[in-house]
Amino acid sequence: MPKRISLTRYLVEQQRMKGHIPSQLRLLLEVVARACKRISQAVNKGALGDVMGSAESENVQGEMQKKLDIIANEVLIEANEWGGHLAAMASEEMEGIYVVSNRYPQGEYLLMFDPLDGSSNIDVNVSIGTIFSVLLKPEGVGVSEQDFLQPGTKQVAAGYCVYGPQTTLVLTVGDGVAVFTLDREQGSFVLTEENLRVPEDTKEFAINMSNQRHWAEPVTRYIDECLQGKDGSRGKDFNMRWVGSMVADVHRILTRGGVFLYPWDKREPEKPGKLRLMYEANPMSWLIEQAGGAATDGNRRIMDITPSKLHERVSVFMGSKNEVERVISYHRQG
Ligand code: AHM
Ligand code: MG
Repeated sequence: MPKRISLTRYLVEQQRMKGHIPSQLRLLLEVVARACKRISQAVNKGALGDVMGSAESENVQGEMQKKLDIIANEVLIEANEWGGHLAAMASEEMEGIYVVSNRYPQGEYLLMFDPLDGSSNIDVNVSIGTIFSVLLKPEGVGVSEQDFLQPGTKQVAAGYCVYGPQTTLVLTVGDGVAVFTLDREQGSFVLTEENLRVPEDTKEFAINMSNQRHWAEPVTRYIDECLQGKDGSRGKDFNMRWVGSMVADVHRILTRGGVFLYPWDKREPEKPGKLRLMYEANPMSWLIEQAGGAATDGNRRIMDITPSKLHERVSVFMGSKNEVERVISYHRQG
């Protein structure tokens, strides 16, 4: 029988043999994974678990919250606040940071998450997920929002969990990308792939085409050329896939290549993009880079951007290296 490596064992090996992660970070990742299991259970129950539909409230971004957005947020907070590994948390669903109560010991890590990504897909039984990113709290007394405003290069762990036909946890601690599949009978995540690589070339792109008329010139040019296929300058046919859940689209790209685009557009020109830098773009960028891909906002490597606020937005182009580099060159040419 092939050897089964649980997430726990993988993390212990990362800690003990490779010296990549201290024990507090190992605990943190175990706790996040446990929270994801609970969210997965809630997602699976669907209409039987009173988790569908709107919560009739708005989040800080002015978006309507679904019941599952709120449930997932609460599950992540409850699971993480008492373990002593965290100083504070930040979430897409909360305006300010959540400082760990002084009833519990304060740890040295900061956790950020999009508790339930792909909210518009919840009620239609399409893949959704949780995205998370971990930073070290800078030295000093107390913790503030300012402590979170670090570039993505400072992440010490990042990952996501996709709730799809399988529940899959994808993780990096800076030693490549590892994939774990939830074994529901055992209740544990089992390593099913290590050292994931994104092919450098691809014939697949992912973009919300309904925004085409609002795009900037470099994006229009890139997609037009893909659409012309064999008859155009690219000389090959492209395929389009768009789930509308970043977790699911990026998971497909990590698995078989492709390019994911969520560019700035003219609908709300004052916003740099739709997706959030710190708990969507940064963790996904690190995973993609660890797998040999690239991630940019068109002009800058996403992970080099120093955020100026918690819920900062960013343009996103990520995936197969050669396609992302082409997008960057189109931006340079204007
Ligand atoms: P969410 O975190 O509220 O779910 O929003 C993020 C999602 C991404 O998963 C997805 O790529 C994008 O929003 C789709 O947005 P739209 O359907 O507005 O183009
Ligand atoms: Mg999201």
